[in-house]
Amino acid sequence: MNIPSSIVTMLAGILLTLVSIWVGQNHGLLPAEASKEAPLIDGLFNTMMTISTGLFLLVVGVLIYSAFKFRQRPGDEADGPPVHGNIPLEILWTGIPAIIVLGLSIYSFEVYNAIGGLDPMGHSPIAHSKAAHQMAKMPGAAIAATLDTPPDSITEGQTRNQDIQDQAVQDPATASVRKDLPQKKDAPTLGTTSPRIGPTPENQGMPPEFVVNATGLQYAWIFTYPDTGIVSGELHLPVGREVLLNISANDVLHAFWVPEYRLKQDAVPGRQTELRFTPSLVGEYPVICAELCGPYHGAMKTKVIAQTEADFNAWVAEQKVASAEGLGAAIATNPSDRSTDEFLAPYTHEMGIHADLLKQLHPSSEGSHSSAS
Ligand SMILES: [Cu+2]
Repeated sequence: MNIPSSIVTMLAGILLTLVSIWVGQNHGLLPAEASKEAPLIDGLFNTMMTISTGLFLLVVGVLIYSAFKFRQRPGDEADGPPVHGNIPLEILWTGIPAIIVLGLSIYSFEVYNAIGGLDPMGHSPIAHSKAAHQMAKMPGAAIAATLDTPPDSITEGQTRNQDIQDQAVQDPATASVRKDLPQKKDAPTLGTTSPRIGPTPENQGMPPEFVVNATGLQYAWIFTYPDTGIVSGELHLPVGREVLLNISANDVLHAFWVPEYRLKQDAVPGRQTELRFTPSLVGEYPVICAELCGPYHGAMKTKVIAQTEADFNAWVAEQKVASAEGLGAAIATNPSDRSTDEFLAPYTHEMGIHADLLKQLHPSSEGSHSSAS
């Protein structure tokens, strides 16, 4: 029986397509989807997997077929046919990849927009909060503004990177964790925070449901919760609530990466970066530093613990009790009478920083402490 080659080609094409689609959906290469953003990223990944499986099978298939079909036969000493150029074929194999690349770029652009990445002129809701307005009225705020930035250069709705940093360190715990590094003001993009994964298009203009400040240092992550004053080496998050991570670094570049969330963000000394997302699955996932940051970079790991709202609230309550007990045991004084570095002293070892370092940050409190004793 002699089947026409057009039928064979068509059947091979159908088989190739079916296999590619199956591989694209069942490759099993990705970890759990633990954030609302993850399925969008995975859709893009699976599409690329489908296309690359198809191309791989096509190219390798034709190669193997040709090597077998057109192999040299015994006694065949003749030259091959003098083929030189094939315009339709060249148009085809240039056109198809061009269409694929263009399609994927549009798709990835859409995904990036959907997770909140495309908001270059966006402004942080923090800048419009009450605290930010109070801060602007603080003594020195006007002088700082004239020294660093001509006021006209900040247009309405933009947020200076410095404002985000100032806002973050209003929380005493964050202020103590973050060394007093001078912030590089308004660079490279004047007036905006960058880079950032901001709110999704439907949450545009709305403040995040809650904020955690994440600070990277050699070789640990420290998470501070401005709402509650909690300092933690592990990131506890309630599922279903949108969180804004306000990320910075104390020493060198780090990068916050949770593979299960499909999200990664640089931690840059002297600048603020943002990562806004919604955890969607209860569980414990690794937090990995994704930027080579020194000899122990590989050990810079912690975990994110995504909890139900009730479990998260229980953890918050527990942390508050633990810190209050710690204070009571150390010195029988009212916690509110104590300076930030005294408050944090019991935790400095856990945080991987020296108690002396905290004191250096607050020379005035150090002075008053020694004069009192
Ligand atoms: Cu690191």
